[in-house]
Amino acid sequence: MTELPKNFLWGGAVAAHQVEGAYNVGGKGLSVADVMTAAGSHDERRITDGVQEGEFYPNHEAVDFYHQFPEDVKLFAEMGFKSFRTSIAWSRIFPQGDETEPNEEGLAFYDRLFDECLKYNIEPVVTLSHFEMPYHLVTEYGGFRSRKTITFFTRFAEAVFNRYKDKVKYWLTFNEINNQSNYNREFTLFTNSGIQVKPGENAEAVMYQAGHYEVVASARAVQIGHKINPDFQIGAMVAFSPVYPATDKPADVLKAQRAMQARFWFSDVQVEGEYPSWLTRYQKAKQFNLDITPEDLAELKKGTVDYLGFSYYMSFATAASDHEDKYYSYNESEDLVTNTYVPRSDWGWQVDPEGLRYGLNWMNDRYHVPVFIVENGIGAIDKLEADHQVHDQYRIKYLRDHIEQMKLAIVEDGVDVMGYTPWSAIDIVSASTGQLSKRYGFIYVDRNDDGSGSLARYRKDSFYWYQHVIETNGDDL
Ligand code: P53
Repeated sequence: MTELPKNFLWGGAVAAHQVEGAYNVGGKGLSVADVMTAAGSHDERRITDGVQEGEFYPNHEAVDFYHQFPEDVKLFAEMGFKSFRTSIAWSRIFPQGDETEPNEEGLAFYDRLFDECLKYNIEPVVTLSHFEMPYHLVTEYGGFRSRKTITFFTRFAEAVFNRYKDKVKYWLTFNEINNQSNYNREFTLFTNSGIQVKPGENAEAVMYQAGHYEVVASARAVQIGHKINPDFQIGAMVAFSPVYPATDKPADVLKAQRAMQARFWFSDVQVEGEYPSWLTRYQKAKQFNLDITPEDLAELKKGTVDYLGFSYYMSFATAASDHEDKYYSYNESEDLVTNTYVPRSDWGWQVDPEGLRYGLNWMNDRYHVPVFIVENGIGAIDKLEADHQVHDQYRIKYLRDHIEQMKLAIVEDGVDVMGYTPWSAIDIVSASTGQLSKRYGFIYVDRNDDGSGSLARYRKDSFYWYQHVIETNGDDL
């Protein structure tokens, strides 16, 4: 097989709130992640009204990356990382979110972190907003319910673009901006947009309004960034769970097509600079009464992204019901069905490596821009042996199967893939469950779901396996 490009960005990914901890250190304000409790294996996290006495918030300490990052980055370098994806915790830079001047201590922290990466020739890949909006913006402005939040976000973007213009080249605006297409799930609207739906409200309309403000904010950030440094590569970021039709019944195919349109209108707008025609008509027909101005639409055209980043964990499937409306309206919390052809992870996620090749081709056909796999991985229970080894063969198998499909898409299909940063570089606090035991990392962190543990780091078997993958540029899996 032909080789992967020499400059392929192998690496690993995390997000600030899932690793850093130090939630009130260095002037940091509370973020939405700081008011979320931990869930069990199958239930959701709870969102509390501020930080409450007697509740446990796993992100407050996380895996203490804030203090231990020099050791951790050293381990990333040992694996051979060419890139490291993390986010900047917005509330370290603008603790309340609506200040006009950034917090110097927060800025200085990321200088230290990026310098540490650059010392080992590791390219930082930086997400601006990864489920960690300042909590004050939620309580004062309703998060992205408010148009004002566009300004707060772009002020933040401008501050960090200016500060790190010579250290960071690769940026992503909003992490998995399309999770909220599942508008009935409390978790997605809160983490994407800082919104909790009120009784009697139309959650779908709320989502489309917030999503609109975010794509406008993203487009403005892209323009600001390119002015500050024309070499910046600024990407959008979506969760790529493709939605397959459950059968070859034409109505199922139409349903799946609408599901894909509903999940990916965000990237349609961010890459192509305009709303897809179906959506403009749909929003009108449903009388959502959205605040979308002609100036916004002009802005969207000017702020298209340089590339598309995406996460890939699993695929979905859907079937039409007997009472579809003429829009095949997609409601993700009700419309998914089990795909019987693929296995499931311990957390019920449908594991489908071929879906990654499908996705890479789908994105290439639709968008014609380079793509970057900025998350891919499996949450699993790991066992730390007495000799501090972790034999995570299931993780190696998952990643190997996916890298194989990625190679086929690059080498056989000609898709332009910039890099691969699996989730996660090191064990993290799970976003959806708040658990530590839903482990993703190449590096084991001794911390338990209840917060106990020494926080010591240990290399898993997958650490050495991935090191060899990078060493051979993906030739030897
Ligand atoms: P956790 C849903 C579907 C796909 C990816 O997820 C998702 C989600 C939201 O949970 O999130 C991304 O930790 C996200 C990361 C997250 C990772 O996938 O819920 O960008 O922050 O940790 C894995 O198992």
